[in-house]
Amino acid sequence: MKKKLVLVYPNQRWLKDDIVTTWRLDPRTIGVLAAVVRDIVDVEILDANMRNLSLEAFREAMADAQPDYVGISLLTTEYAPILYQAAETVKSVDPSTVVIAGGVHVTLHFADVIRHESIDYCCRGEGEDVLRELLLYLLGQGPLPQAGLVYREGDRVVEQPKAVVEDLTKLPWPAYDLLDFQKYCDTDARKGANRFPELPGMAMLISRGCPYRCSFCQVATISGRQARVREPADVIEEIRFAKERYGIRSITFFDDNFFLPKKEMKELLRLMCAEKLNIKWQAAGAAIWVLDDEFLDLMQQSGCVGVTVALESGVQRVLDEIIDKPIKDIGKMPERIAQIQQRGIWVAANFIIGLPGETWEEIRQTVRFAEVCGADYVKFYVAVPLHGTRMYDMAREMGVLGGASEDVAVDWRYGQIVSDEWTPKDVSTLRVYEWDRINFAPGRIERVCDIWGMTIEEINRTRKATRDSLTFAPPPAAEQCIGETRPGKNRKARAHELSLG
Ligand code: B12
Repeated sequence: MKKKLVLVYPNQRWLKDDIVTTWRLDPRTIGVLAAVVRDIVDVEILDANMRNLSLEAFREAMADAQPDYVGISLLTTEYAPILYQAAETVKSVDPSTVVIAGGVHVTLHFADVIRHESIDYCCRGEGEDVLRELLLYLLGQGPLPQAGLVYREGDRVVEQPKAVVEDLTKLPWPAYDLLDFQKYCDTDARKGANRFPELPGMAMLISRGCPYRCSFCQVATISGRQARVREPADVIEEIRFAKERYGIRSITFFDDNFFLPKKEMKELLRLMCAEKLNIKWQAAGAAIWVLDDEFLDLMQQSGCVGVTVALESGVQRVLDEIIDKPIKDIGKMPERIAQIQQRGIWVAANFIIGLPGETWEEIRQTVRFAEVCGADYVKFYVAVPLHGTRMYDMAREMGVLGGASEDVAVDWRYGQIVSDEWTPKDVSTLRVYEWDRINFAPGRIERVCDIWGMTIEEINRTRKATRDSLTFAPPPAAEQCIGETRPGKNRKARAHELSLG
């Protein structure tokens, strides 16, 4: 009899349950992991997040499934405690179950994660080859993988180099038959700018890696600077399959830079037109500076309804000196935004405020730029100095790293960088109120309703919840924290404190 693997998304509501921070995750990530090992083990997928399972229900599901191996996937650092809750629960049911943790957070913070005794192996990097090789090893059918694993060996921790899947064209499609995939298609993952343009819809991510060096971004650390992409023809075939099987009418592409690499992405859009797929699509992360006229026309012809572009700042000095953004003339971006909109495509624009060394006047200029750049919807993010980024090192060197960043717990609502000119509270408050003022002014709110797929009443509830969530728990002052490592046992408490705000 084959051994059994259960692949799990833990439930984010084990940490906190509010509309501002919980997300539905794309089941394709664990769906592909299932597909690459299903010939060697029996695989079940348990999306405790989608099913909103309580910890007790999760425990019961584990007791019923009796897995030999459990793979737990965790996307973001903010939710680290739910990884440990899931792992501890698995071990409490059967201590002999092998627990393997993976995901973006684990890739970045493997040294923290492996300290938890309920986790036997961390996957560092892209997991398809690692999981297969590890399971073969555990089954006694192969050697231990040489890349992508972090594990304890007696008192020491073995850290292998990060694993990368160089050739994405060799990856299988997700094991759709192991997922209740129709459920993911029939309702919006989350209302707002990233929703499916039309139901049923699905999320897709077809590329990995980013060639740029934006100082705040972890993507190069997570998946390297080489942009890799799936075979366009294979993506088209999968879309056609999903259309036929699940009736999907729209796609949200979650790639970091949907238009890179250019050649393959143009080919994909050309094929979407040629094959008359008749799918509405949007890209949640678009490198606006690579868009030429050919791209713009192909977008329109292939069914694009919206793009979210990462402008980050309205100030050229900030783009050049603090972010290292490949936008060399921010003044030209309003025109480019207008060119996209002329093709009937909405544009949302992302900005970051509260960067290390940014002046209060520069922050105000970015807000002004956001207001007049012509985008249909603008989002402000507070700079969070994530581990493995140049911004983290920069902030540390400048002595402006707020206390919370020393911890692995992060909360996206609150600024953590400090300055002589502004406080984290200033930036967090400005973010919420300027977002509210700019996007929901009379004459603009109706457009946002369209893009978000919400009524004005629903949007007003979200606005209120966002304002209400800003009951500020500031990180300790920088001088108390720089260089100080918080003991691990405080982590969970800190995350909870921040979530209570
Ligand atoms: C798409 C995406 C999303 C999607 C969901 C993605 C999903 N898979 O369901 C949505 C829109 C929901 C989302 C939401 C958020 N996201 Co996001 N997201 C991404 C993005 C662009 C890609 C992630 C992805 O799907 N990659 C493709 C899959 C295949 O890769 P993967 O998840 O890494 O999985 C591989 C390995 O990690 C490993 N693996 C994963 N699980 C397992 C399990 C086992 C057992 C094994 C062996 C291996 C393994 O193998 C997989 C295959 O190779 C990343 C940036 C990036 N490039 O990583 C940001 C990113 C992860 N997101 C980020 C953030 C901040 C958020 C939000 C907080 C957004 C916000 N600011 O409000 C929310 C929080 C969601 C949450 N609750 O955790 C940050 C995280 C920073 C951090 N360290 O915490 C990132 C890094 C973006 C950035 N540039 O900073 N996100």
